[in-house]
Amino acid sequence: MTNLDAKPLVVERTKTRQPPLHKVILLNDDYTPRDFVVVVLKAVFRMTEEQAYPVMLTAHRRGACVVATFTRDIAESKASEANDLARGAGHPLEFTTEPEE
Ligand code: TYC
Repeated sequence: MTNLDAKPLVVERTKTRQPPLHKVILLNDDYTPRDFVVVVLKAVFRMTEEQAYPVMLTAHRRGACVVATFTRDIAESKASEANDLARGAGHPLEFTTEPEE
């Protein structure tokens, strides 16, 4: 006989996970003008002058600086947009992405 009142043997639970974040990293080079780096940070990453200047200076002094973290698609498209602006202006400036630990 089937016991219709029996408790289910398997309890389903839904776990939601945040998508992993990816860093956009600004790399230093010897040729791109500082002002141009600041212009790109303001245009693509919506930074103010006060936010962009220290990020540029950190990359200049240390070789690289994390600009921001986003989901993978957004991080990659922001980095491409910034790299395209640099290439269009004839500068070697480069942004890369990497997953956050
Ligand atoms: N190092 C460059 C210069 O001296 C300026 C610069 C800063 C370039 C930061 C890239 O990510 C960078 N003109």
